[in-house]
Formats: sequence, C-alpha cells, structure tokens
Amino acid sequence: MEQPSALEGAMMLLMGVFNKYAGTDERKDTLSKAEVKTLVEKEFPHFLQLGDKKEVEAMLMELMSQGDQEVDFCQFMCQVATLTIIGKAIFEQLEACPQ
Ligand SMILES: [Ca+2]
Repeated sequence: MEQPSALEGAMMLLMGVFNKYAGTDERKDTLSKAEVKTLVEKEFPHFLQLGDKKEVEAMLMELMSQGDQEVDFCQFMCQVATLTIIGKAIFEQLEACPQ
C-alpha cells in the first residue's frame, strides 16, 4: 500500500486513537466514561495547559462524554471536529496555527 496522504493518515490516526481507548473494556466499539477520562488526560495535554487544568479537564470531559452513556465513534468524531475548530481559532489568536 502506498504511503497515505496527510489527511488519510490523520483519519487513520483518529480511528486508531478511538480504538485504543474504546478497547480497554468489554465494549470495544464505544468509550465508557472511564475511557473518556483516560483519553482526555492522555490525548489533550496541551489543551489542559491553556487554563486551569481542572476546569479545562472538566470542560473536555463534559464535551467528550455523553453523561453516563457510552460514546460511539460518530459522537467521538463530532466532538473532535468541534475541538479542532475551537483549537484553530485559539491557535490563530496565538499566531501558532500550523501551516
Ligand atoms: Ca469500551
């Protein structure tokens, strides 16, 4: 298989990240609240430094989790897209947007 493009690679990376955290309990296709918490802690280290760590973590937990319900891949992707849009605006303000 040829080397994936940047976007194809990013898509495969997102699938891999979801599968990595969703697969730690018996329900391999969804994220439990505990799995969301681990994902937030491990995958958002720079976002957590943008403000009070506990407040940012609580905001990310609220956004990424669905209360006590399991989070499926579609919900995960929607929230990652939302955070990416927010992140782009923040990085543009900081003049640190990747090229
Ligand atoms: Ca799971």
